[in-house]
Amino acid sequence: MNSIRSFFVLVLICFPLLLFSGKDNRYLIKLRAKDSFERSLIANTGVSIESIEEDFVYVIAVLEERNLIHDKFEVVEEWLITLDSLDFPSKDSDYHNYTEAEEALDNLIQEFPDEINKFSIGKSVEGKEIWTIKITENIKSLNSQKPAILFLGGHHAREHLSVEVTLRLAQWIMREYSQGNSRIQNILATREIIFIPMVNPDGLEYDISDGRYKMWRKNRALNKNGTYGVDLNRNYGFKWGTGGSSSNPNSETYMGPQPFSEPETQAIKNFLTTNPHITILLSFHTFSELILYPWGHTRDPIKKEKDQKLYEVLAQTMSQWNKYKPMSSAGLYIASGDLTDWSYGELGIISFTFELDPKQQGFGGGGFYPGTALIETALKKNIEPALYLIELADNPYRALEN
Ligand code: 0X9
Ligand code: ZN
Repeated sequence: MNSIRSFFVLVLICFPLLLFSGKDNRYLIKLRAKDSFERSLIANTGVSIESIEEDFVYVIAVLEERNLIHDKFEVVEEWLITLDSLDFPSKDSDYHNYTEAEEALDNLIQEFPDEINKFSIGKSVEGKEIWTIKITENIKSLNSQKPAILFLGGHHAREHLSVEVTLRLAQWIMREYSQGNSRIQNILATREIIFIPMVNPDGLEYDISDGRYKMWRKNRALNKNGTYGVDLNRNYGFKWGTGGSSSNPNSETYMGPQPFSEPETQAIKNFLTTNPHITILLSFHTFSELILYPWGHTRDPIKKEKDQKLYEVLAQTMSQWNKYKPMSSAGLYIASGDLTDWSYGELGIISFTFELDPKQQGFGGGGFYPGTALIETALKKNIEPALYLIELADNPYRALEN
């Protein structure tokens, strides 16, 4: 896939918007909002909040939501996202499309057949396998399971960097292992590390199809009203549909007709419920440089004080390495139906969402297509947090002992 350069074009709206407006258009809107309360009110319209500054948020809205936003909030500026002008994804780029990601996993297995296996946890709406790899020493041994951690990328189609970081974290670990890094060798002897780099392969492929970036977020389910896509990170079945998600199928944050209506979230549900030795998970998204932990559906702290403390300590510790800002998901804005609220709330898995680089939208750029240079930057700064979590997988509460 092409150098995801900064090139989707935003047309400044300074004359009547309706001249441009079409059903499939989307709008980038800058709004005044100073805290989670104000951001949550905005999220409730169904728009996706893409980045925040101290007093502002940037959201992406379809036409209906854009009109709602104008009725209810103070719009500072807005731009029509013009998809026609996007560049061609080219084959030799550093980002991986579906087939390239599959090949990358296959190559890794070929090189390390004793440490890695690959399997599918289920199929997407369009029938693509959701590939998963497991890394541990002596993978073929039927002996007892080791404590496990799960890394996921690509819930949201346009968040390509999240796929790269997940995939390349696996590659980095194996390179270090083969080069004799004793910390990694110790990890492989005592842990299982599981990677699902592309949770939403249909959405990702759609985003880069026809040689044009489409700024697509959701999966590719055909909805009842003829529109496409469910927001997979609003479809998990814990406090589903209780705020910050939309029942409008055309919305960027459509929650789906029911919890776990989508094969992609079903696959993850089945996988996690049948692998109780997974104690920690980290779901990579982009962008804003944040470390997020439950809850996301409520601003209330976690009732188990020890867990609340644990999340704070883990997030704070990791932020020293990646310099991301730690906070509860609801501290960003309230949204229900995300993976981490479900995996923690239902299964007790210590669950994080990282919003990777860059920190801000950037004009004429856009945080979703930040270019290839950022891949290595984002990977490097997240290695230490990842290793920290991997090592804690036997008992995350060890982090409270120091
Ligand atoms: O909205 C999301 O799903 C995530 N942000 S993104 O820009 N990647 O779409 C953040 C999820 C955090 N969870 C809650 N706020 N509940
Ligand atoms: Zn996301």
